[in-house]
Amino acid sequence: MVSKTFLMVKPDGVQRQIIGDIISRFERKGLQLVGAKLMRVTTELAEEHYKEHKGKPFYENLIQFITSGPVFAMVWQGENVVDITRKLIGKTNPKDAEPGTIRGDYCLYVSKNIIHGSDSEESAVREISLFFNEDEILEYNKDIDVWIYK
Ligand code: DAT
Ligand code: MG
Repeated sequence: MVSKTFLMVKPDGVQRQIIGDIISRFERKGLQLVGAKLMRVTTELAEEHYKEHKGKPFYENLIQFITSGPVFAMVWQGENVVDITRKLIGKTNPKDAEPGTIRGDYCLYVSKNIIHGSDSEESAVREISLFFNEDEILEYNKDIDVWIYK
């Protein structure tokens, strides 16, 4: 089923100037970028976004980190987009992430793991609405999709 997901290059990925490479990976897979912006995450937004982790030992660090510099927030659309993007991102801890995945290729520590991706359809809907207004998400046809979709 075609759906949408929320992806975000974290402050480490923005500083390391790999936004372009990250976008390319999703583009070449055949997924479609339907929303994007460079932005700062406020503490309030960070706490809402990561509320499932409140109380965990790494929570304060996580909030500090995600608010420490600009992030690049994106909405991507495609067939099985949540599962596919989680696979392309790789395991949460870069030491376990396979080579060829974003975390497997670009980072060393779980506390600086480059990118966020929604982990389910429900969290995708929730996170998209936290970060994007409806009018910031575009609907458009890509002619090349006849060579990608069944
Ligand atoms: P993911 O980002 O793969 O969805 P998660 O939702 O379990 O992973 O955790 C959110 C973020 O919190 C993760 O990207 C990095 C940080 N984090 C998770 N587990 C951690 C740990 N054990 N130590 C430090 N940071 C951690
Ligand atoms: Mg998560």
